[in-house]
Amino acid sequence: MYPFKEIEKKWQKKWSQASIKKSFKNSKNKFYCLTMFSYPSGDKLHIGHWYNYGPTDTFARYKKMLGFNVFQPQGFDAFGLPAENFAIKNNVHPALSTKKNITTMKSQLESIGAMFDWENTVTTCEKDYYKWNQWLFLQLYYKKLAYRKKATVNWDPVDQTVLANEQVLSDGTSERSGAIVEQKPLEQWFFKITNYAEELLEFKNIDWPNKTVLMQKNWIGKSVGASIKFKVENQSNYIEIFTTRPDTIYGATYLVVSPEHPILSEIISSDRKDAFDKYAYSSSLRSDLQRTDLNKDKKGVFSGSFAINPINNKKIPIWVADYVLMSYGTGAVMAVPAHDTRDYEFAKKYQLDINQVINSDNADLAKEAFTGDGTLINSEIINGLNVKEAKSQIIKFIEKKNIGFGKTNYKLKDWLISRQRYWGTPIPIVYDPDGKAHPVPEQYLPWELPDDVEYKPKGTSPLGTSKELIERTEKIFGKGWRPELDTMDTFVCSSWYYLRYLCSSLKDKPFDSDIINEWMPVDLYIGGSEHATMHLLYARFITKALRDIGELNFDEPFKQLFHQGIITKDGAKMSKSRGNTVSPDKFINDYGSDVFRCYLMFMGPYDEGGDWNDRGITGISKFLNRIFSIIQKPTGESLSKDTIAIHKALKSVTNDLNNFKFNTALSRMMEMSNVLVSCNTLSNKDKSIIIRMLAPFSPHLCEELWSQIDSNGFVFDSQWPKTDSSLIADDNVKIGVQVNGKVRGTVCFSNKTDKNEALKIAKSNTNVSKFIKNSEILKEIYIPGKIINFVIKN
Ligand code: ANZ
Repeated sequence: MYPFKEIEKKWQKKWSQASIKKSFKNSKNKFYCLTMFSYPSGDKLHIGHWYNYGPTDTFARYKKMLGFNVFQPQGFDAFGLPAENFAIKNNVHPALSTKKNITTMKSQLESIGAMFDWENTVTTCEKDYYKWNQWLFLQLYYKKLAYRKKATVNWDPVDQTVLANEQVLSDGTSERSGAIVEQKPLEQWFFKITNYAEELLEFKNIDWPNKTVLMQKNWIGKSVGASIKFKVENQSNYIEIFTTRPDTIYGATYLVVSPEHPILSEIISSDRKDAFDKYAYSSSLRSDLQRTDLNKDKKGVFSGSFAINPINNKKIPIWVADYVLMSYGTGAVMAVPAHDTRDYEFAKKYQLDINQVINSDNADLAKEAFTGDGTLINSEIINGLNVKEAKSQIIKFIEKKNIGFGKTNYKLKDWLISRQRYWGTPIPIVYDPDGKAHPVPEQYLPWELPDDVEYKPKGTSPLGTSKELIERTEKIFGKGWRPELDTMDTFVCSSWYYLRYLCSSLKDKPFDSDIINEWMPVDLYIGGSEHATMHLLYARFITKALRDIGELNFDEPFKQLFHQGIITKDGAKMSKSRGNTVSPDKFINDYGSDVFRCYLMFMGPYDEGGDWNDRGITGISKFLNRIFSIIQKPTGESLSKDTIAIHKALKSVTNDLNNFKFNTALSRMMEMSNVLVSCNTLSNKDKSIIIRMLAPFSPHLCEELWSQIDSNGFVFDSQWPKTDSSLIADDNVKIGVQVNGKVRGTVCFSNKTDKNEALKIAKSNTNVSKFIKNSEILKEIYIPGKIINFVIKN
């Protein structure tokens, strides 16, 4: 076995001493290669982390050898629940445990042997980072993109904090703690991401996986429709509804309002009050996702009041049901059971009228709602039109009559950033004695996270227990002033960390606009697909907001996005909470970092991941050892078959690397090693190609081998080798040679070979020459790629 321990240590040291990683000052030909930074949550790095960082570094090294100035930073997403929960569980202050975890993780990250630029790093829980996180908050606040309002929030009773909608699973439980999420009204801070809804739907200039683009589009959820006012019978009140199907207005047989709708206090009749209260309470226990789940039974109560359909003045009942959400549209809908699935179920259950207004051969209203396209019927002014025409006619009509207007709605909600937790960036806001919010002026940043806090969650913000924070606030702002007690969602930290990497030592600014405008966007971002809607959407929003604030001049943070697959263990996702993580350390100890990295890459396509087992790792170890011994062979002449095998592999490996197909690239190199293993001597030129081709995959070993052959500097400062295409069989064509129309032999040569050369090769073929050597050749025909024919005199 090659002496991997010695080799790996040696080259990690040499790389860090040399400036091999520090090319980033020069933005010419830049390649900003970023992986999602990790949480220092206690346990060590597991295979999942390695799977993100190892292959990405292989790609980064390949880019470097192609001549790019590669910047590959690494840092720690150090605030947040995982770190805080670890600290609570182990009864240590999160600052201490986080620091310790970072030290461990850093040494583990070193063992990957990646080109991480540790001089430009980010640790989000440090003051020099969160100061700028607060600065970001203030910029958004001044631009009215940060605001406070009372909102019903998802409350996790186990973790004792607010959760974003994205953190609540479809069964209504918390993604993190598994607790049943409750709804609770609280004053909260929000970022106005909805201002950017339309622009966030644009993905034209970025190269992202289709699935992620689709998930973001669905998350933003644009709906084009209309808002229409229905008068409450015998009242001056109106109920405004939002619909995407104004064409079906003649089919509206009842209205449904959400149980939280403010109009209810005026329209619930006294005989219905008890039933309504009971119903409202039961729905307050259900999450939005449960309420709108198509598979769930839809329940509701009649309000006792009626509304007037403004299009035909028909009287229709007003119902209350929680499948209508207060937080979407106007919190009220016109129900068209004939053409909406949920309304259909509801109408069937409560025996409400079902009036068909769209005609189609496919409609079978005895069975189900018909939601497709067709021709309008039973609809007076729009009869005979198709759905599209009818929609625009109705919108024109309601706008003229002043009973409604065309409207676009988005599902996207503003980003709730308040967290009732300790381990986060304090929100830089103070309240005057009247309770009015004021920003903490920039001169007081960092607005420090106090130390004297009971950080274990008790349902209220832990910062409330800090005497120091209250004293600090009163001292600066005056008696009776109070600090904001919530901290920021950690997704705020990760929404702009890629900017700070480029300027991490700047003291007086978060970043230097000139530098980031040169280096951004990130050229390649690699990380898990679970971040499709939160982190990746927030980062896009913050980039756009900072652009509009005038801090930067680009629109998107990440040009190309790639999601590595998931490494599972016995079919389940490897995660700390499941307790099925596998530590890489043992394998690194037994086989070396390079073998481990190659093995991960060999497991399957990079975007698919795979189920972890260590059965194949010895195969990879054998392969690298074989390469080691091939390079030890005496330097001399190479046989052409060996050189051809090398160039064949090189062509595939280059192509595979361009497409993140690390597994097939390794297979090609294994095939090559099977050919080379029996050679006696190998030219220095060929050895150099083998080493450079394998270097991104197995960096330590190849750096060592590079130093053994006649070479200069680091292998990663050398150029990616060029394929000699004339040597590659794929470019060679096999063609038949006929003599007087009969095939007498086959020859093989490059399809670039000219006619004279081709005929010469054909004539020298032993089978062919037998037939022509004693005859006069009357005609020589050469159809490139197809045939050679000699016509001879018999
Ligand atoms: C009448 C109608 C007829 C509807 C029809 C659909 C089909 P998206 O695409 O999701 O925006 N809706 C409106 N506000 C709602 C709320 N707060 N909670 C639950 N449902 C709500 O869908 C918009 C449609 O969802 C609207 O169009 C409305 O039902 C319902 F044949 O209005 B529709």
